[in-house]
Amino acid sequence: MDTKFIVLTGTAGSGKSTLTAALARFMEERGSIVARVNLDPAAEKLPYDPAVDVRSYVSAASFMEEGLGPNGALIAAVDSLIEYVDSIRSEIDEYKADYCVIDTPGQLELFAYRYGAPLVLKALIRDSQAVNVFLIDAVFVDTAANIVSALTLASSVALRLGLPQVNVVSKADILLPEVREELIPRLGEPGFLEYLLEKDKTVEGWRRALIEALANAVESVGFIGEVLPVSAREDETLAALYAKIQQVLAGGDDYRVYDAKPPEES
Ligand SMILES: Nc1nc2c(ncn2[C@@H]2O[C@H](COP(=O)(O)OP(=O)(O)OP(=O)(O)O)[C@@H](O)[C@H]2O)c(=O)[nH]1
Ligand SMILES: [Mg+2]
Repeated sequence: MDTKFIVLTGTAGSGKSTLTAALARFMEERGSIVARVNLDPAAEKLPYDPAVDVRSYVSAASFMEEGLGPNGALIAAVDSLIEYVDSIRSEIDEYKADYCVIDTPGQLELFAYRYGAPLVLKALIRDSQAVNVFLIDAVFVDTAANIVSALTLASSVALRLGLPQVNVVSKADILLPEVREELIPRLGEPGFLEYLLEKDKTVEGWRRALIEALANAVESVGFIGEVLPVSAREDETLAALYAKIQQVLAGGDDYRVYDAKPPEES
């Protein structure tokens, strides 16, 4: 029995827990056994019933009682999960799921700049197949500066986790139609970010140069890939995400984030 892992990462409030609930429900309705895992020791309320919940192993509150502030306590709690990772994995295995959806804390520093969370995920996933779905909040998809900033963060997480990654824009139901239908589908297109920047006369000088350089960096290696608009409220978008996840998992180690424009063979 081979459980496949779907990790959901993204900024605080980007919709990870809601998408965990919606995607798991969607996959179950199509016949899969799905284990929902809450990896957030500081979660208060979850919109799903977790099969495995790290709050039964560690609590961020207990670290706060020892004198840490809320951010430090969350980091310490996630770091301490490494001690329990084998038990957590056994719990997941007992579920005999086709898919394990992992809902993560929104403090992205954990994944982009700390050791604990990537180590915990690695130890949990072992050599099972896995994909990271990175959620870009719909509210950031407007200016070239915001889009490039979100994609750079997405690339930091990809670098640290080393998993194939699908970048999605969450809460697609609140996007303006032109953003959803015209902007997002073109994000992975070579030169499109520069084109957005050209239209934006409000950024100048070093900010403009930096946006251009970062856009170039994520674009030239094809990191952006096909960015999917996803809404927990629209099953068609969940179907597209599920299909993409299956495509990525089927590709195994050969899959690269950058499937929109594969780099030229040298
Ligand atoms: N319109 C809309 N709102 C959404 C969607 N998904 C989530 N939300 C809302 O966004 C807010 C945050 O959602 P969560 O699922 O808690 O986000 P999260 O990423 O788990 O948040 P943290 O765990 O705090 O980082 C809630 O008010 C949700 O109802 C969506 O697809 N569409
Ligand atoms: Mg959450």
